[in-house]
Amino acid sequence: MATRIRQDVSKLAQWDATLLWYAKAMAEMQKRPINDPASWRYQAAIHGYQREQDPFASDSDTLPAAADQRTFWSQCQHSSWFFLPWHRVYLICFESIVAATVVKLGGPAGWSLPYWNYSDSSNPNARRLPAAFVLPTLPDGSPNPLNISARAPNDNGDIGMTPAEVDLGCLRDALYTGIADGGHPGFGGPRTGFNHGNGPTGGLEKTPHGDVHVAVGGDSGLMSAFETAALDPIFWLHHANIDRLWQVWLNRQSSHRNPTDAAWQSASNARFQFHDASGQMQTWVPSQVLDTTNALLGYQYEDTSDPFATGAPVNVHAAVGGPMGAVVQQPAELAGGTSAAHALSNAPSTAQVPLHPGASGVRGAALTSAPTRVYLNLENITGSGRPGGYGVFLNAGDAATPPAQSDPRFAGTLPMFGVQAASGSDLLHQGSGLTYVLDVTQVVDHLKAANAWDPHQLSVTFAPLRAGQQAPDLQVGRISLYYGD
Ligand SMILES: [Cu+2]
Repeated sequence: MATRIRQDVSKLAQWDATLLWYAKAMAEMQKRPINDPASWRYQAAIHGYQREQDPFASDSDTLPAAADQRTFWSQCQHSSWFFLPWHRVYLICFESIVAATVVKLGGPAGWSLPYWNYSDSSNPNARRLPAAFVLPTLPDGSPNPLNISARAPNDNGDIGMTPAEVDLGCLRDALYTGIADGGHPGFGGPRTGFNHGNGPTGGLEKTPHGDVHVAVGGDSGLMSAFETAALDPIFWLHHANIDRLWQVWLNRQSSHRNPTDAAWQSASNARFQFHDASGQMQTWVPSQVLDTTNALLGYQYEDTSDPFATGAPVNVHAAVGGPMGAVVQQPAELAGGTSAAHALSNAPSTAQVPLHPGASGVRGAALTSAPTRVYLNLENITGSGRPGGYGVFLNAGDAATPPAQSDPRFAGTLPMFGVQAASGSDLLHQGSGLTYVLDVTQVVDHLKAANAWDPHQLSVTFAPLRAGQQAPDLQVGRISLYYGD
């Protein structure tokens, strides 16, 4: 079997056969009932399902048996080191169902999913939705299923996404698996169990992944919540790009490696169960999907080159030898934190974080000269609805008008993708909310150089990424600063 090429959607003609067949297959899959694993709705429910949030819910629905729902639905892995391999299997199964549907409709064999490279700095339209997803009709004049209305307001695909929201700083992360207690969570996320919805999120999962979700979905669209995201056909091109960036990260440094732990490789307590295109159940583990060109997967990406110039630095934090030669990260030291939750709203707000330089030992004292790293932890972020995202600034005053994202006090973005699911108390998510870790080493270096650093006090400003985003009950449970290697 020849290896399929997943193509860059921006390099395809507006109605290239790949996109036209995707649209036709989507329309066909939408006609199938929700209890058919090859239906559009069932495929989306694998990621997340809540009846109250289902925009297509109808009295005539026959839902799968409860046991099947428990096994196959609401399985998406977030805030988890299984985020990347689980979504890779999810895509391969979806792609095979679309491909079979294309053949059934009289199209060619071997359909493969394109990817949306919104971070491509050589393409001025990279951050706009691809044209095929915003055109009202197909070439034959029939309605275009790829153009759904439940997205953020956009002007011909322009959703106002900024470079910071598609920043590829995660590719500089030295480790796949970071730590969960204050230091760097790693490129792929800290060690977790299955169905993990809480705790620190790996670098790639936060940005660009989470940012693109909420930028496309806005405050009411499908892409902004686990339970509806995969109903939007752009979801699959977004995740193809995330899957591609995993390969880009592996390619760019020989020291970049996947976890070797059996708990990850063979996921002994974390089977990924999906249906194939013929409706048969299949069980997968990460070790089967680490080479995309193997017989099971059979694909590669059009471009997995390094987006950074040759020799661009990697973040060398944590690269010390652990047991059996594994690269592990030293624990980081707490430098201070808030004791009360900080409420976020649709206006900028600032929190004060007391720091205790004495309590943080040698590293804190040595921070003025030593090349240690500084991590801002934003823990237990809870809330309901689809509250978009925030830009975070350090020591920017409590100005009602925060600086631009190009300002050196800008520390990064906080996408709220999945916050409602992570705040719930159902079986899948324990309700402790989202936790993000920002590496703020460069921002702190800048503040020190500008004589704007106070070792006893840090102010953190949160600015909504978009006007009008609704956050009625959103809060950050704790804001803390850690010093690490
Ligand atoms: Cu996603």
